[in-house]
Amino acid sequence: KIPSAAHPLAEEPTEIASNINYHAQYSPHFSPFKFEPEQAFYATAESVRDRLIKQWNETYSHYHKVNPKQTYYLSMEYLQGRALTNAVGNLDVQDAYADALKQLGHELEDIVEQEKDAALGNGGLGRLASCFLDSMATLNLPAWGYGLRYRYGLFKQCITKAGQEEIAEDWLEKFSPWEVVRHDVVYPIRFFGQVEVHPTGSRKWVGGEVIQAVAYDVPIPGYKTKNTNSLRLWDAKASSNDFDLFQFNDGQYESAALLHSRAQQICAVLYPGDATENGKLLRLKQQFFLCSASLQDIIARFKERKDEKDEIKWSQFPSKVAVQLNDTHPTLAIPELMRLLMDDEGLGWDEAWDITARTIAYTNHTVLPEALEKWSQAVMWKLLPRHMQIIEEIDKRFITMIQSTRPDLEGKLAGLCILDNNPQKAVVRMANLCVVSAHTVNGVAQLHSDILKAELFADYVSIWPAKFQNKTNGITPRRWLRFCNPELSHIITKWLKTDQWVTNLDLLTNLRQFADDSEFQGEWELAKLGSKQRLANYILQVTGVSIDPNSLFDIQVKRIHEYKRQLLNILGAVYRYKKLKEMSPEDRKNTTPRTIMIGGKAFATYTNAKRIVKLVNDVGAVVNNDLEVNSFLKVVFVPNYNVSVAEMLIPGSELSQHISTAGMEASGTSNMKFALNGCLIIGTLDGANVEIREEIGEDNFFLFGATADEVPRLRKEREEGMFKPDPRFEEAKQFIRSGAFGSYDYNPLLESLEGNSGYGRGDYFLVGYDFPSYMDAQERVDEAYKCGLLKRPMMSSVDALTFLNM
Ligand code: DL6
Repeated sequence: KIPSAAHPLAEEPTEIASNINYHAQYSPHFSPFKFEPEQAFYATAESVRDRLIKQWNETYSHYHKVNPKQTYYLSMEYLQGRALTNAVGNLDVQDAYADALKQLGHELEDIVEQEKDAALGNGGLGRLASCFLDSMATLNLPAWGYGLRYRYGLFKQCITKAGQEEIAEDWLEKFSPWEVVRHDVVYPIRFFGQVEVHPTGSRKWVGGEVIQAVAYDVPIPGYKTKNTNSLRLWDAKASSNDFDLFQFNDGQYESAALLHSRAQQICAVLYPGDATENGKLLRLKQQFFLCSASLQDIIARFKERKDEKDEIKWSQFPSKVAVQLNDTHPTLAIPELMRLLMDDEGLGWDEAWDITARTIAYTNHTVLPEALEKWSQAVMWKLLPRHMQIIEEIDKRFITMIQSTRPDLEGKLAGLCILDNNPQKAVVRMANLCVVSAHTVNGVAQLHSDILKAELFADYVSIWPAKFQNKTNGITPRRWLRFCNPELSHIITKWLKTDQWVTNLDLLTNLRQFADDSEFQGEWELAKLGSKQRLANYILQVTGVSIDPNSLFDIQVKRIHEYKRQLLNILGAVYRYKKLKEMSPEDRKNTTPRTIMIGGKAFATYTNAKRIVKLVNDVGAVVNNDLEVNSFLKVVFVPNYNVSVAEMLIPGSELSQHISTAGMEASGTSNMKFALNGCLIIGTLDGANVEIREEIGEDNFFLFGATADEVPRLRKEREEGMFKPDPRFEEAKQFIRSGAFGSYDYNPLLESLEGNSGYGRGDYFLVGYDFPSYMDAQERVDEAYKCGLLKRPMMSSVDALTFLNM
């Protein structure tokens, strides 16, 4: 019997059930008397949110009292995924909620499936931001995430005969039970306008249009701690004064609400297409919107927490505030902080610059030239005239400093300064602005940080050697092992006799002593088989393809990009298929049965990436229906890869592919997630692969391919016509050209692997060069599987990836 009311922090399942029931009745979002899984999800989430709000308020008032230095993570992306499992897990009430739901006729596993992924990001960069939030809360660090509340996050990927189709994903279609709107946290954000100079010399940005930034807070609970931090997402709205009632009554509906519709555009979509000038302007508006709202909020909090004498000491700002820029997307925080300090707070340039430089740090996430942002100066002058004045001044002072202290660098100033004044295309180089202004610049894996120092930022390193650091990425072990793989987690806890490893991964090394214990191995193998079976059921449900849990599960999931080389993977699969076809039935029986799964989204306008998606699907359609060989090979494209799909795939993986051209993947983070779940890696010496391989040992990493320092020479040799392709590579391409996988014209894609010059052509990503060593490594994988190596407890997770401790 369920009592009629219960305290929101109830511990007993019966009381929790009553609380869920309360929300179903008194926070009604649906017609009464229905308690289907969807209603049950919302009511459960609201019940969990009550707990979170209590902890949240206490955490905030604690920070207010103690006034510690706070970290502010500014990011245009957060790939949060679902929140319910994470919340009940971190609050340590998972079992109580499962029991409560049972009493109400539901299973927690089914209810969590009702939640839509919050996909406010594209890939690794956004997921890293979300992992950081979890880890900072768990480590009791006073931290805030700041981002944008996009209405449409990352698109939903549908696979049709034509390949990938993008559908808008409305994660807020019903509503999000996790967010709390703060009607009292609203800031004005100006665009366009002009700069007034006052007789005193001070400047003021006036005119233009002003949109309101409204805060929506999402609670971020730490694991088994009362600390609950905030992810503050800004939404845009116009004020009621901006609605022209006269025009509306005159029938001019659109112009009456012009500013309202402009405001709506700002947070409408993640990454609006930027092929048009309008698209570029909107993206720049988004970036400024995030920076301005967040900094106004940070400054307001700083001013609110005055010292004992009730004074605002600006010099203390950097000891209370750390702003971390997640890539160059929030670079405008630099001139905006300068503007707010000088024009609004009345500080002089030198003081404002000193505070800004000591407050801001910058993380670089890529060396790809096309991903290093450059904004047209003309667009910037139009949208942000005051900021352009400030950027000009920062640049001028930097140039003067170089001329007076480093005459040896004068010849390189054209590339080092912030403004590229090329009359054809004058731009602001955002990475240069970050490096010149920030106190610290970091790469995201040792190799990447070394490349930044030796190449991209080499001259800056000679000016400020201490500014450059490495911070290898990490992942939260809560979401990526404890919650997504409960079977394996229970085994680890049982054998270690503690669950402390959830916050201290170093402890996993203690599992080494059991590596050869047959009981331990048996439990491990059973858990893996269970996860593979669950994954096989999922694949059947979403693709209609039946896969064999006894085959080797080989997975590559990440954004589709030529440098990540899904093309190398599928060419390898094509070659494998051809050889299987040529073999006798007897010989086939001696091969290692494999299921190759590839998943990921291609950017909507990235033609070659979309061709790769189409090719994988076409190859799958032929291979999976070929009765002669399909018990030895399946090729599956996993549609709509996102955080929740990753949580299903990773526990069931045995081999994962991280096969980018060396030097091009800044870090990678899924490599860490797979390794943590006892999966072996086939990969190049790129990004964090290098460090992972050191941790898990060479035996657990199937290495192949050119190294980063060989890549420039190999590209040059290609250009000079010195490259001789391996016959296996030619055979695989020829097989595709023969029409074996349908009549789609794959020539443009295959031609990108041929010829000898140009970015994206002439095999810039060295697929042909690495193909033979890749195939050799795959043979070693097949052998290892036959010997049972892949079925033993994986040393990869046993060896614990100590640097992942987050
Ligand atoms: O640092 C997070 C993540 C890395 O793990 C990936 O290697 C890297 O590609 C990604 N970078 C970006 C930036 N834009 N681009 N390209 O997403 O960051």
